[in-house]
Amino acid sequence: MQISSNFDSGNIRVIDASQANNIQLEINKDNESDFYQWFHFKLQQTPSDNENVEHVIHLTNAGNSAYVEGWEDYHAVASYDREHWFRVPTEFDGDKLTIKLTPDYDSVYFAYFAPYSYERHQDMIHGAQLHMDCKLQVLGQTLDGRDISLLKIGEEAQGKKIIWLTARQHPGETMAEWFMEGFIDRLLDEDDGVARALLNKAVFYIVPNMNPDGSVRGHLRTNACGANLNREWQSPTMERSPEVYLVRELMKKTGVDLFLDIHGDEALPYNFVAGCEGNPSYNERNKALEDQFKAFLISITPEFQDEKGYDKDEPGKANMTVATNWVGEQFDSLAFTIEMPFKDNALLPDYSVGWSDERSSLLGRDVLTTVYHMVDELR
Ligand code: GEM
Ligand code: ZN
Repeated sequence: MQISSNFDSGNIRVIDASQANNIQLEINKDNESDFYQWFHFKLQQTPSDNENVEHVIHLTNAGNSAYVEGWEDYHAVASYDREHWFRVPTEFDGDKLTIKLTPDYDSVYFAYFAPYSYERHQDMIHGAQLHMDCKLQVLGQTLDGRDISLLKIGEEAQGKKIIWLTARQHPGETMAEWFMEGFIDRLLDEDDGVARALLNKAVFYIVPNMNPDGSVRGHLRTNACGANLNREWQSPTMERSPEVYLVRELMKKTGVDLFLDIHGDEALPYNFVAGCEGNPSYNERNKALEDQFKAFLISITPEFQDEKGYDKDEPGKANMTVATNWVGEQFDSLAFTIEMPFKDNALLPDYSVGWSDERSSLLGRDVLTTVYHMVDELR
């Protein structure tokens, strides 16, 4: 039996894989960082292995991972075809995470959440550019030399709103790019009335993956040099956070009327948003727009809620290195961090897949409807 992770977004370290009922693995830290939680590896059985044996896989350093509460009621995902990912029996004893599976086939992948590969990313952005309303732009390169790619969808014109979306600042939060796939697919759908009407009212600047280096490296939270991009927005540099620096520079040229930054949350089994209530300039207009956005999204999908989420920031105490806070303050715009769960939506659980790539994509489509509902109110 072989365990490997030498592939796009792979992350595991083999401690001992000599016994199928006691496989001991560790998750690697992000480069130049102490963060770790994302895992993605392949288990390949060899002809000499006994068939139909329950494999017991221990991630032995889970107890010291970045968000230990994320392992409570968490189930790992597995796939035989790398397309369809299903939840597998998983237990956490406070120290190690244990995954159990009697594989149906010789080769099976395991991951923290459905991976979104760099090749799929390239396919998505290049498929998008075929649409007459979409231009694929490269803002510059990351520290590992990958493109920082942006989709400009629609045309600027007097009176049109300027809407920015970013995703996967935290590369292990792959649900963010699944969300983007659903959002972009719908926005470019020439048969979709909401999309067509929205493009008459707004122009979109979309970065589907803010952190391609961290994605390919199998990081949880940082870029190639260990920078947490969602703590770089106050003073980014080309040396440490070119991804943020280049996006910010373009934002300053275009302006921003609405900003959505798409993430995943390890612990809370809900979809929720985090707003700008702690920003120095936060006012009643900002609050009214946030409340209207949330109320509408709640009205169109039971996948969203506003009861559970992060603690609210005290007035004037927001962390201005965070994208949503910096953009909301800089442009006096409606700005949200949108969070999806690594676990499931506890209000509408699906015991076979949990929260999934497909549900993330569908939420992206519902957020597009919400953006349409809000677009005339933004200024
Ligand atoms: C979070 S967003 C930052 C916290 N925001 C508020 N308002 N409490 C982060 O970057 O830690 C997003 C994430 O990691 O998913
Ligand atoms: Zn995040």
